[in-house]
Amino acid sequence: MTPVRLDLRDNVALISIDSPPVNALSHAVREGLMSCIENADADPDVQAIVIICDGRTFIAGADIREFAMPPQAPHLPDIVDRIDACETPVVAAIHGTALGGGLEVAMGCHYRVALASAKLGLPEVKLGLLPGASGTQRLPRLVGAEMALNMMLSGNPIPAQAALDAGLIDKIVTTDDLADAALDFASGAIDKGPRHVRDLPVADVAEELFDKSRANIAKKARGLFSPERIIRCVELSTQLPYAKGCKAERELFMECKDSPQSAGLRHAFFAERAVKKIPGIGEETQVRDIEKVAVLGAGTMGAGIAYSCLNAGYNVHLLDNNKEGLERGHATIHKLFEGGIARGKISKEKMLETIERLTLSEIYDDLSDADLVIEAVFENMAIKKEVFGKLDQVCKQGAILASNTSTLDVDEIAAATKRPQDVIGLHFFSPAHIMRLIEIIRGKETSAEVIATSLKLTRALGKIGVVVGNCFGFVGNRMLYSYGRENQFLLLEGAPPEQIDKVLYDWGMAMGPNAVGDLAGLDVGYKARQERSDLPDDPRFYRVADMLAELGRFGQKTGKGMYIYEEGSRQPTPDPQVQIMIEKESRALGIERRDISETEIIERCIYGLINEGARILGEGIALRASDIDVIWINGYGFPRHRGGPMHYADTVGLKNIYKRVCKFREEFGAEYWEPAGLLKELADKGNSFSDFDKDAN
Ligand code: T1G
Repeated sequence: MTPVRLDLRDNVALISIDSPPVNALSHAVREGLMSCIENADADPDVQAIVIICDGRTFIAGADIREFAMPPQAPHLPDIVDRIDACETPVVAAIHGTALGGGLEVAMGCHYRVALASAKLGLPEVKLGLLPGASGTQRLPRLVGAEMALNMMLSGNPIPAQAALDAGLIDKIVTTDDLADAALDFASGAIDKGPRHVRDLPVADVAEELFDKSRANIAKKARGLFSPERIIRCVELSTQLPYAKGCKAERELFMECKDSPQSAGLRHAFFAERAVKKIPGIGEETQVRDIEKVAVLGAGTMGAGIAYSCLNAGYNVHLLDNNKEGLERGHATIHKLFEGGIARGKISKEKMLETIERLTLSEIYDDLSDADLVIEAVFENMAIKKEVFGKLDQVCKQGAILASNTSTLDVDEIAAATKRPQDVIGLHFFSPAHIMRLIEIIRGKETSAEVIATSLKLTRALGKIGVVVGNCFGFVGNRMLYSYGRENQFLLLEGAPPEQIDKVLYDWGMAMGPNAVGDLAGLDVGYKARQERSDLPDDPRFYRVADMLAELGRFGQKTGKGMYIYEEGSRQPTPDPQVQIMIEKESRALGIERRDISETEIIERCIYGLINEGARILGEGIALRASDIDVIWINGYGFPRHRGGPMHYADTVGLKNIYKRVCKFREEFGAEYWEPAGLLKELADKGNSFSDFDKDAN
């Protein structure tokens, strides 16, 4: 059954695409569209054509899955040019999103009408690509080079009104019946005839536009491959005739499509959509209603979580048994709103309306009607068990009891209640109102309903929820220990903190591990280590971080940590005193210091991550290797264009990773570098983590 059909409405042909979920331009859709266009254009009774989509959206782009396959004709650029070449006027009728190849098809049309709720954009840069079906040549002709560049370099869609104001669309239709309105518009265009976008000139361009854009991407798109090629394409659109511009665009598009960065970004796209697929939890799983969310603990995390829940529309009750703490939390929430107003994210009126849904108190009984309680108190097991014991007494049956613990045993916390099936871990990342990731920790008893409800909550908060199993540090923080461990050892063996940070930053991490430690607070990690009884009996283990914490050098919050910070500045400056302290400690531990190469820093820190990730996957704590990638990309600043640690490992080859890990075992000992069983197994078989995911899911 072809996903594209052609119907005649009087003298207007209506071409409808019906290919759920998002009418992506798969091979079947392209074939159907090309033949319908040719048939309609050849039909003497047809005096105008409308292209429209069924379902929830207009075409959301090329079918991204097909980029990993050999290209099949008809190719999209040919379809777009064929539409533009029609003798009869062609109108695109847009609802939902017209994205990427979808907007290119619409710009191949002679006119575009849209519902007011529609959004239009060229998000290819987010996939490491560029608009490869004449988008870089057509958009500048419709909206000018500057706006075209901004849209393509940000990849963010614009609303229909902005598109109308810019000349990207010709009309916003207010009726619900888009088809009728488009057919009307098309009839009206018959006399006007086709308006070929390809023949439009690109409006005059400010000379310095492209230099300014290049300077901008050097800062904002550090190390990315496609932004420069997008700028080049738009530059050429102002210099070359349409056909020559498209030829150049095609070559640059192919370079992007075949780049490892695009493979990494496409992997991340699908990985973030795969997290919602949990065996045993589906459409049929009961989801509980959540209207009132109680947040327990008004510290930085508690206030950020409360703010996120308020903005998502929930009634929020913030509780803290310390009056000053509660007032501080309340003030933090107000500060976050003021920040939102200052950035134009929310209006004063909306803020006042939203904050109406916040209530404060110091007594547990006020939580009796909460549908969900999120506990965000000190990371201490005894305190958490006491809190959950009390919650068990006051909360109504069916309430979900969640802990924002970042490391502790969720089953042990649940055991402090008589309803472990209603207990779950919801591990937010700091700052909670910004970080998109939530680790959803399922305990042994946690019910499917509670997991399904938590997944829905994370989507309502505009975040990505990844379901993981229960162990110390869950997935993210457990792997962080390996990454941080190697950083600590490298400091003692001879690599200055600024060298390690620069190498990993240049490699793509959002920030080096030592700068991250200072940002998060060295006291936080120190307290967590003090709580642990299972740490290696090794004087070198996190030795430098412990010494700094014991000196009260907690990082940015004390102006001194691994680095020093000027008053009010977040700019880290190396501290010779720290270097002297580290070198003295190396001598005391009998460590001979040496020059350390860039490769060794990357391999020990990143392969440490990968090996621990493989162990976690082997134990089933993570369902998919791609889930681990989503956690590290969205929670720990791992470069998205490398696809996450497990995808990156596949690009290096698990055999190579395994060999290096074995080498490190010889050099640094099996205590830290015993290869994970799954890594060995996959390497021996010549398989990848993505093979593992395919087989496992
Ligand atoms: N190709 C293939 N599958 C797609 C897809 C696409 N373009 N877009 C979405 N899906 C799948 C997705 O994996 C999920 O599947 C389901 O649809 C619902 O998606 C030549 C080179 C449209 C805003 O980058 O941004 O055109 O998990 O969960 O939250 O120049 O999807 O259910 O199995 O995200 O409502 C450019 C990508 C392509 C847009 C809807 N286009 N899509 O969001 O649903 S490159 C894009 C989105 C291109 C040309 C170039 C969003 C959405 P499953 P969803 P949503």
